[in-house]
Amino acid sequence: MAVLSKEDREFWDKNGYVVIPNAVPQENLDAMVDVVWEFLDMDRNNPEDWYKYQPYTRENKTSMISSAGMVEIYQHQALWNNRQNPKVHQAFSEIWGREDLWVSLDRANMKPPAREDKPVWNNKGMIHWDLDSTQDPIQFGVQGVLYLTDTAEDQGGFQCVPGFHNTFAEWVKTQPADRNTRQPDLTGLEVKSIPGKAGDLLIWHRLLAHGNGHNRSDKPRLAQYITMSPAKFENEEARKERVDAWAERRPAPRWPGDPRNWEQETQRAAELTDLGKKLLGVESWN
Ligand SMILES: O=C(O)CCC(=O)C(=O)O
Repeated sequence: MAVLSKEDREFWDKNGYVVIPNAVPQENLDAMVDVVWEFLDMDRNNPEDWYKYQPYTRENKTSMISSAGMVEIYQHQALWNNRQNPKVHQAFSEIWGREDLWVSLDRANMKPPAREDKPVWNNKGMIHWDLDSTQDPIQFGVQGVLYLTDTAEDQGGFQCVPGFHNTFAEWVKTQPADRNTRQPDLTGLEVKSIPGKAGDLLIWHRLLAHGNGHNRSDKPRLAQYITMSPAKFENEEARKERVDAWAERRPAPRWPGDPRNWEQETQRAAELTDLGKKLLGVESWN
């Protein structure tokens, strides 16, 4: 049975994003929330603990969390249980119009509330593209985020410029030649924060300028990133990178990673279902 209704498809076409409620069972969400706190070695009930690290930057790998809340965990069973959930795969299959997909080996997010007395954690939010927007044509692709807890509009969650995938081609003609190709000038564009319930899977078109917001609430924002794209089983180099990352409990090359190697030290390779094996690339879809 289809996960996306006719209305969802219309919403997708117009806005460039869609929300699939209850994408995974509550127990999967609980497991992920537990793992994020365990990985961070933080007491979820003690707000003072949420700021205990210096956020890492690309240049300075001081910790396993960035000021935008990126949590450098990649291969835990709890992450995989959501990646290999059939409803999650079904949703991406409907968007792509094909089922032979690979899942991203992406991380989690814990964005603590902004606090005056914790300036390095006062992340105001960001808007970007994960692509070079000068490519012509820009290949279709999607990204996704699973809400692990209910997330209010002011809680630092996902935000985007709805509908930008439809207007980008005209908009870009109005921009200077030396524009930032990964971050739009937001003049005249409307950024919308998308609140959600625990278990919502939000999938967005990669041409939507997007990011996460300023957490002005008193609760941390918790999420897991999951996206899918057409499998490239015949690309042995890419396939091997993925399988090795899973087997060795580490990020794929070029991702920041955890300076402590907590996953390698404490975890086994996640158990994969038949679907999970295809989504990773251990097995072929054919
Ligand atoms: O945290 C979010 O919801 C957005 C993350 C983001 O900008 C990205 O994955 O590129």
